[in-house]
Amino acid sequence: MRRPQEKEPEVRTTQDLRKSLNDSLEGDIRDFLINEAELHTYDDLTKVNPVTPSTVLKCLQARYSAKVFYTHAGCTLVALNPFQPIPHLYSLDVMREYHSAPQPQEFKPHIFIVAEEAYRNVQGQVEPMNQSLVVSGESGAGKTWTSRCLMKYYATVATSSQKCQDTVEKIERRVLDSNPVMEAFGNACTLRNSNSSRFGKYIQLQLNGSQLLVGASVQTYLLEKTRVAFQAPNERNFHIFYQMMKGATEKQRLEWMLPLEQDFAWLPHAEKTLEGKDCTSRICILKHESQFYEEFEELVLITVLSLSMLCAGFLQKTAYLLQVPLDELQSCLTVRTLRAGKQSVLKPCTQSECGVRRDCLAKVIYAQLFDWLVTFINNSMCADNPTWCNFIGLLDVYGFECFLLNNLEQLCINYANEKLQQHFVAHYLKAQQEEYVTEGLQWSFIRYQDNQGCLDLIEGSPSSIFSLLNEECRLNRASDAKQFRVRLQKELSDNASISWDKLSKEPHFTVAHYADKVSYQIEGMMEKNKDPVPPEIISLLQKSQDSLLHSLFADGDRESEGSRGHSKVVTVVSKFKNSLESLMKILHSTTPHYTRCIKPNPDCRPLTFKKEESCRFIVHGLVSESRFGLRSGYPHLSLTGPEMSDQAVLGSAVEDVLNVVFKRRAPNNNNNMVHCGRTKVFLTHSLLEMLEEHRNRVRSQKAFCIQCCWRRYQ
Ligand code: AOV
Ligand code: MG
Repeated sequence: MRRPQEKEPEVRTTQDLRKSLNDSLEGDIRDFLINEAELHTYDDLTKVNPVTPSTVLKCLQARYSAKVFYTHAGCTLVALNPFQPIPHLYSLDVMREYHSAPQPQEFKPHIFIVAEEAYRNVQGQVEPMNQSLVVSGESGAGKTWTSRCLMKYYATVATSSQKCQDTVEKIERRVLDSNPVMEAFGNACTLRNSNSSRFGKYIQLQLNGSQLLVGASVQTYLLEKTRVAFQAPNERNFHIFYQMMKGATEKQRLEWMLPLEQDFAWLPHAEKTLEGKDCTSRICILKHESQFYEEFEELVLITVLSLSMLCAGFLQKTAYLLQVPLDELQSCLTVRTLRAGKQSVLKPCTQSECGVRRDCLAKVIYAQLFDWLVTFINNSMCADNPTWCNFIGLLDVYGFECFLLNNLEQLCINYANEKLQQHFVAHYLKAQQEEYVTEGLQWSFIRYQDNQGCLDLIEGSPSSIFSLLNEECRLNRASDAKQFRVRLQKELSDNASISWDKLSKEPHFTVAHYADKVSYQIEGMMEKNKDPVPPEIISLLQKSQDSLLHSLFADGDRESEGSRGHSKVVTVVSKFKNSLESLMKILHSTTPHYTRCIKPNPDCRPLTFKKEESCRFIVHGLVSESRFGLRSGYPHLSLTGPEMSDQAVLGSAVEDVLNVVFKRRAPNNNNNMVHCGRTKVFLTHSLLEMLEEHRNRVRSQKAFCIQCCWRRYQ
């Protein structure tokens, strides 16, 4: 995938090497290693020489300014978000061009290269192999957008040229249709992204023996259902609510007893638009373009119902729409049943408890509905078993998040990102190991540092944030945030990834994630982890006359508070951990392809590259690890031309050069700082930093000299 477009110095002899290294390090102000004027032409970051955070950043910035949004970084593709439609880049013609090219990797970097590579790999040289396309990046970086683009690619190229095959066409349509539907229910406007995914998704595109798309199945991860009842300041509820409110016809409004717009005061920021389209046109898309719509109408109806829950004033309408007796609804929201042995006692709830119950009712309906939707979509897309042989999986999860206030939702989201990072590191190390072997270097000098420490902190045993949270929930006592913080401090302070801000008044803990440090508030975390559902709510919903709603709760598989023994509480984090573990198993069984999306500015402004912001993430790992972010990854100076046959000669040449550069004061542990391969010289980060520093010093001295001369001349 790497294309050496850029010019590299020809090195034929050790003298040449000496000269070229000397030129580059001691030479004049002319920048030999990176030619800034040509930076935008570097299609692969690994060819930027030397690879440092600043050269990588400069290269990406230059490319972004030249409206080039994709760049290779070794085995990874980096995608910069233009925050502006670039239609010609993704047209059907472009798709076909990449698909029909004998060597698509010789074209400009593009997401279609990754798509095509995976598509060709499925066939495998020895035997077919399932593929996974892992798209990562912080919130708003472009993961969902990229996944949609990949789905369109496969729906276009993995089809029979004989268009009479209706079933295939139908499948493509259904696969593509699933996107707006799932995004309506699972995405929302957050501070980071106006179309932020609030659930994780792994979609398997199933191919038959002739490489045609014959079906798909989707697996989702932890929907952020708390959003139904609570939105942080300046954030919104799930899109579907706004689409319903704004898009319903007058007839539907009456039929569904929808309150007027002004009565939706609790549905915040309804005035905002989504991607330039207002909600009315969005619901129209759902209606007219979606083949799901007929079945879907009932679903939409219930959404309105759960939505109505949130407004206490609509209790009567709610009971009518939910098709449950009003008095039972009322008592379920206001009275608790306490069980002591065989006896039960009724206890009126406080006002705040009533609020919690109302929110809980809305959340539980919404979450069940979402699961139902996923099953429904799966049934409509899934191929008949024997017809598919292999799959290409697309992973699109919520990106790394750091808000002013972070709670269990962010902890889970960031934990998922840590898991993916670990998967990436393992895969990357393997690629790197192969490179060292090719270069004739000993793998044993590599000490690598991954994010295992952080993962141990979150999910490890015997003691971790998750295990302590679960224990707290099992004890079933009134949760006390301060007490929990003391426990965390007592049991986990050995782990370097956790810290506490002494000045903060609120009980919290700070985790040093691979991407950034995030402070999590403890208040409310235990309750969210327990996620209790009062048994009265479940039995109320089981009595519903509405067939869909009834079926959602009929089998009672949603465990309620009362049905759980104290010892076996299935907490949110345990469930999430398990589902992520199965995902990792699938990922490990496939060939991965990584795309790293980068958000070039925090405000989602079109074509704006803000260095500091992108830099933070680049340095913290979004690009850099593909070359040097891992401590093990040694930056290198590439030497083109024939192999250096004698590595000892090469080694001494490098040492000579370093001695000249550092005026005979070269760092004395050179041996460990320089590793000579067959075609590359590998330097440690610290040595590279020293060289960079030295170069800057020389540059500024020269600049100073020029200034002096100039003054004298004047
Ligand atoms: P995310 O999936 O990475 O965030 P999205 O894929 O939703 O981010 O991208 C955010 C917005 O960036 C989109 O709504 C588009 O407007 C724009 N965008 C992204 N990629 C492109 C592109 N290639 N061309 C044009 N516009 C683009 V989150 O889901 O918040 O982690 O949870
Ligand atoms: Mg997304």
